[in-house]
Amino acid sequence: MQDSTHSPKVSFVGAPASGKTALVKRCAEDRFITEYEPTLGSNLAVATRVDGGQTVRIIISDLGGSSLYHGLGREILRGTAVIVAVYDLSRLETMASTREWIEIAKEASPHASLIVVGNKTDMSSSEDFLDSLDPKSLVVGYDAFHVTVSAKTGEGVDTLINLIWEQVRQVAHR
Ligand SMILES: Nc1nc2c(ncn2[C@@H]2O[C@H](COP(=O)(O)OP(=O)(O)O)[C@@H](O)[C@H]2O)c(=O)[nH]1
Ligand SMILES: [Mg+2]
Repeated sequence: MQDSTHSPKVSFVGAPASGKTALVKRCAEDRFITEYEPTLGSNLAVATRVDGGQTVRIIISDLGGSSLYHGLGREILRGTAVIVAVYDLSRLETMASTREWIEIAKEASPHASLIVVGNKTDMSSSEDFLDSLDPKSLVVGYDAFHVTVSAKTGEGVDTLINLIWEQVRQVAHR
């Protein structure tokens, strides 16, 4: 039985323009998000799934870059069950900023599961990068999952959604 006042939180963080909003919206249109509303420096979405006869709800936040510098990001990140850290496969330089977000999110929620997402597999410049990529370099010191997706084509998005729900379930049973 889920206490509705304790819906697990899933936080999307990462470099500006890496595709956080596009990914959350994609999930909303294709799958499971019922509301999508902009709010103070972040977007909040509610997603539900029926699991073992129970309706389980998660709160998804998509943090805008400015929230990091206003300190709001740290507040929102506290108590996160699953951190989804997004970087842009077509722009290597986004990894540094995403790495910074991972550190902030892990500091705010040390026990959260971490999913690192390389977005924009559809871009041709992503292909070379994928060949040479060592995603482990992004998450040195942390246990993490790594998936590659395209918010544009939807490639890998199902895998990401399923992984998010699996991790939410694990955190709930910890
Ligand atoms: N080609 C491509 N463009 C994408 C993808 N995801 C997002 N974008 C584009 O990248 C830009 C930034 O996306 P946005 O979701 O606003 O990034 P955010 O700042 O991380 O929320 C927008 O122009 C999106 O249309 C993708 O998978 N493929
Ligand atoms: Mg955004």
